[in-house]
Amino acid sequence: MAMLNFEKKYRVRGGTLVGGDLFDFWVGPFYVGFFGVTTLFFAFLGTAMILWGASQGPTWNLWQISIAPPDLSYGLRFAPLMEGGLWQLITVCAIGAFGSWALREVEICRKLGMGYHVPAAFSVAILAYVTLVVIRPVLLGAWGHGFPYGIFSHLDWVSNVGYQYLHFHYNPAHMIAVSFFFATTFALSLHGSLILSATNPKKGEVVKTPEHEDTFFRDTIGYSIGTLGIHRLGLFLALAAVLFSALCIVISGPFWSRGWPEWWGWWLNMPIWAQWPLK
Ligand code: 07D
Ligand code: 07D
Ligand code: U10
Repeated sequence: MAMLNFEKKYRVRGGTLVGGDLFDFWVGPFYVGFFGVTTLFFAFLGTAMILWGASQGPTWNLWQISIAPPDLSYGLRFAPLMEGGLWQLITVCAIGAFGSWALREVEICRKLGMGYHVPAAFSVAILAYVTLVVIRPVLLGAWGHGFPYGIFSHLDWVSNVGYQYLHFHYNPAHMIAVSFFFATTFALSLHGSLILSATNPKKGEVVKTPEHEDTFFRDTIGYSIGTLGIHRLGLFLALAAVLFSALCIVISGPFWSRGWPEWWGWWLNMPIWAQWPLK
């Protein structure tokens, strides 16, 4: 069935979570829905506040615009608008927009009768963001621990927080997260290249089958995970990368406040070493 025919057939009412039929329609290619309206509401409001904040600041240079969180001295209280209050309201809008986007995805899945894998995956990204700007700041007792909203200023934050723990590469959860990110790109490059090699043959040659794909990997590494399996693995690797990221930052401060290299002292301090050197 051609794409446009399919869309005509499937674009029927139902499957909404809230609002019934009220926003159950499309504008061009976009499904609207109650959560499309709330997405736009929060996204517009948040962006408008960033622009307003920029207008009060020293620069219109896109790379340098930055909306900073409140000073640590405000703790977990509301701050005046120009002293971090704007950051707090923008954070509310960002969570509102990301959450609405995920729920709009859920409604689209319901309409299509599909699983909720995509919104579930996006929710993991939202969790990482919420960990950075809500969970960790709350555990540390001040909104000032959130990252500033600016293209370069948020890089400064990452670097500063990294060096606060002397050598962030020694954070064990960061190591696992980084390895999962590398594994994700590795898996996608293997999968993308394998699919193209089988399904995009030279002129005059036939498209190869999944048996060819399986055999390629059985010949090279002795095992094929299979056509469904590689997608399960991809999703697992990507979500594990982000979950371990959230873990690596939430333990930095709330659960470990010294340098990360020092954490590895547990190895040197293990009682089994006490008997060495053997006499
Ligand atoms: C390709 C999908 C498209 C999405 C894009 C991002 C905006 C922001 C700015 C209004 C892969 C759109 C960007 C709407 C506009 C203003 C002020 C996704 C694709 C193209 N970062 N980060 C970037 C965000 C954090 C870090 C780029 C967001 C943490 C490092 C872009 C968040 C930490 C580097 C950006 C966020 C961190 C970047 C490219 C939220 C740890 C880079 C992103 C909401 C996670 C790279 C100048 C990209 C860069 C970069 C956006 C959070 C670290 C501006 C929206 C605090 C080390 N980040 N980031 O392609 O070039 O993502 O920075 O959490 O080197 Mg960041
Ligand atoms: C938070 C993004 C959520 C996005 C959402 C969507 C829009 C809409 C609209 C396009 C989590 C936003 C959507 C705005 C856009 C349109 C139309 C994703 C988020 C909800 N590190 N490090 C990580 C590496 C070092 C440090 C994670 C590598 C140094 C700190 C990852 C290296 C020091 C933190 C990672 C390296 C340091 C991290 C980031 C190498 C600095 C974090 C990925 C090779 C001196 C952060 C939860 C992530 C983290 C994080 C990788 C080096 C510090 C594992 C590969 C040694 C302080 N680092 N790092 O989390 O865990 O994505 O955040 O050297 O906070 Mg690190
Ligand atoms: C995958 C896949 C696969 C495919 C695929 C893909 C994964 C095998 C079958 C998909 C992959 C790709 C296409 C590859 C490229 C993708 C990437 C590299 C990822 C990154 C993507 C991007 C950078 C693109 C990002 C673009 C986005 C997010 C679109 C932006 C769109 C909008 C902002 C509009 C959103 C629409 C909404 C919210 C609802 C609809 C509303 C309107 C259209 C506007 C009209 C509004 C209304 C009527 C409501 C009124 C609103 C109100 C009242 C609010 C007012 C508020 C005020 C404050 C005034 O595996 O299979 O192939 O293709």
